[in-house]
Amino acid sequence: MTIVSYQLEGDIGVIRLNHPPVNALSQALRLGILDAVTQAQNDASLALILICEGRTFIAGADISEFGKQPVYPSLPELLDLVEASQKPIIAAIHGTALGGGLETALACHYRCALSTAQVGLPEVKLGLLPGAGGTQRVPRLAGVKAALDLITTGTPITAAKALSMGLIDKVIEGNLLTAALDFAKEVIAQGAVLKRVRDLDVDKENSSAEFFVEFREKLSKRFRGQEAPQRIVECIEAALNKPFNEGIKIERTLFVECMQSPQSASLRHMFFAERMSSKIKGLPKGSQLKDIKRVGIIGGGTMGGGIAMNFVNVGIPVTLLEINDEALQRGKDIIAKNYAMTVNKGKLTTELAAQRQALITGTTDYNDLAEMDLVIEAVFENLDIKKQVFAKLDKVCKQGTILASNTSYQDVNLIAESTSRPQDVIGLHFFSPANVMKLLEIIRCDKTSDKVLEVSMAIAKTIKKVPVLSRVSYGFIGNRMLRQYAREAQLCLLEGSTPQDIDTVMQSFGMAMGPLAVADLAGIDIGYKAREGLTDEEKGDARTYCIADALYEMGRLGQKTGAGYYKYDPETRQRIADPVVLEVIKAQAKNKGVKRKKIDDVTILERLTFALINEGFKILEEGIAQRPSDIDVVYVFGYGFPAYRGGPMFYADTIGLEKVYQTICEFGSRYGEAFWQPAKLLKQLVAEEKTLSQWANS
Ligand code: 3H9
Repeated sequence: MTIVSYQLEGDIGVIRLNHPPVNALSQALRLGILDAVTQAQNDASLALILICEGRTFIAGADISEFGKQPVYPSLPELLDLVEASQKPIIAAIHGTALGGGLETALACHYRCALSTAQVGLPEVKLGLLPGAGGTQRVPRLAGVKAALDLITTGTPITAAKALSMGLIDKVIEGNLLTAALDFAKEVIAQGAVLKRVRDLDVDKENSSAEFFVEFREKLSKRFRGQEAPQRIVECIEAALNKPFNEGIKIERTLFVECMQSPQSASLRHMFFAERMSSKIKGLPKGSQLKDIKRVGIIGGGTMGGGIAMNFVNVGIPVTLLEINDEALQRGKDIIAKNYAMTVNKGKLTTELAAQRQALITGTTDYNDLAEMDLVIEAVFENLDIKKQVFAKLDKVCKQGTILASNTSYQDVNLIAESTSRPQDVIGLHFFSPANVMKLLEIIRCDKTSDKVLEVSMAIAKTIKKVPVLSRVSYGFIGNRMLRQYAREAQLCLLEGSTPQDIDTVMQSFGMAMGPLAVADLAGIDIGYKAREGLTDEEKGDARTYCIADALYEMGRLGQKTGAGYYKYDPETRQRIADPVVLEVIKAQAKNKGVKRKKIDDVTILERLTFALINEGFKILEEGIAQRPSDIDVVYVFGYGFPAYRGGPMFYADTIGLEKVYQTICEFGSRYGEAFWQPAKLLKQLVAEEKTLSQWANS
């Protein structure tokens, strides 16, 4: 297949790119464009059009080339040649012109776009900055403030917005090529002027030192711990204060610094991890999929209601079942309140919110679920109750209905056994709030059919979730690891830390929240009630939960009671350290014969993160997760692990498995081997001197 073709249409040369799936600027594509532009300099053409086949204009540089040896021509080299063309080049945009794609268009002399197109510079999401002139050309066209907003958020904008900002010259309805040819004719008629963005001056509005100081401060709060946004500001300052060529040099240096940073390596890893997680090993891609037209949800609590919203948001009607009319009304009220909040934030119109709610039908009769394509159970977290629900579903649902349980811990194999069709049973573990959180753990039972798995993955995409496959295991992937993380948080408390010590360390590391602040948010009663159903052996060492139990028994359930590991200002809901908690901790330590001593920050960090990592290795060696990157997706999308550290498993590779292993062994002798048994897989990889990513790719 020719990925770049060049043809004369009258006196206009058309350069067509055809490099599926997204016309990413691989070396082959760059060489193709270079050849076409060079060839066009000596033919009869008077102007050129750069247009793409397939679903989109160029979606950016080829991310898989980053971190490898650079190959000729680099994108900046190519864009110098494009801009220097003696014949005007017109970029004709459809789909998404992103990153290097938009930079290519900006190096052209004119830009037109379909009204449905979007443009943007999302490099910051990969820990990068636009490295092919974007930081220098956008401020020349759109001004400093617009450039900063576009590039530091990375959020794409519509063609209409791009037109109003001056980034493009024309918005087109109808056939893109035809309209681009007409535009080219206009350009020729007006003397084929070579409009080079580099020749423009940057508007001096928003150029004061104070403006930049303030902007930087806002950024450091919004993108806590991230390096690329600050470097972007540096580039825009250069655009303002230096000639184009000098600005480009600064951009290049800072781009290379970003690209070589662990933050960018982590974010690039997450980009591919997110796309990989929906692929099921051993199953072909894109087989025949069943359409899901109606969904039943059992349980109208916070979880069931949130799950229902996911489906009606994409136009799939939901039947919501509750035990009586009162409970049903309560469920509907929760949903209405959630929609009202979204409307208040200006993210949805009142009409759309009403339309979506109208897609929810309430019932108290299981027979109304007979014709559902998918039923999701979201009742109380109790195995017997769940089994009864599934036995009823087995009786009423048509053949082929997918029967899913939204359980966080229960053995879905046992739930499947309560039906005559275990092949149709699966776990769909949503995270709270279910209408917001992107993660969806898909639990494959021993007998779940391949087809049901594939359909479930497709459903996840339809409702815009990031799915990760897990086998049955207590807590599946996420909560199983969380248990070990929480264990270490509790032990650190008992042995010498305060809640603030631990939360500050983990927040500085980049976690969205520290573990004790999270416990207060989720409710201390949740863990307590989960433990109630366990035997002493299953509960494990009492030191890992005695403080939580003591707080529960004092009625300190977290934010909802105004006090937990912290107390909360009734008005501002602000977290405040509470000396009472320290007394509780000290009493528990005394009771357990533990002598408290301050724990340093590095040790807190290593105890919590290595507990996660070690459990992650065990999950891999047992085949519960398909691949290390899936665990990273679970932690970044479900538990607030910083994406710029790539998830716990990628982070383990970043710091080195040898270091992780040695520290875990040392913790074993210091804190007890019952807690610190290095995973077999970790030990094996250290012995083989392999990284986890080498193991995953072997
Ligand atoms: C950049 O441009 C730097 C420059 O400033 C400077 C350079 C010097 N590269 O997302 P999808 C693959 S940085 C390689 O599922 P969608 C993707 O992995 C770049 N591969 O589709 C997937 O593969 P597979 C700035 C890429 O329709 C397949 O394409 N640009 C790239 O949901 C389909 O992707 C960006 O950050 C790439 N650039 O969404 C844009 N992009 O099928 C990144 C995609 O094997 N891309 N692939 O899993 C996107 O945001 C979305 O892919 C897009 C399509 C919106 C385009």
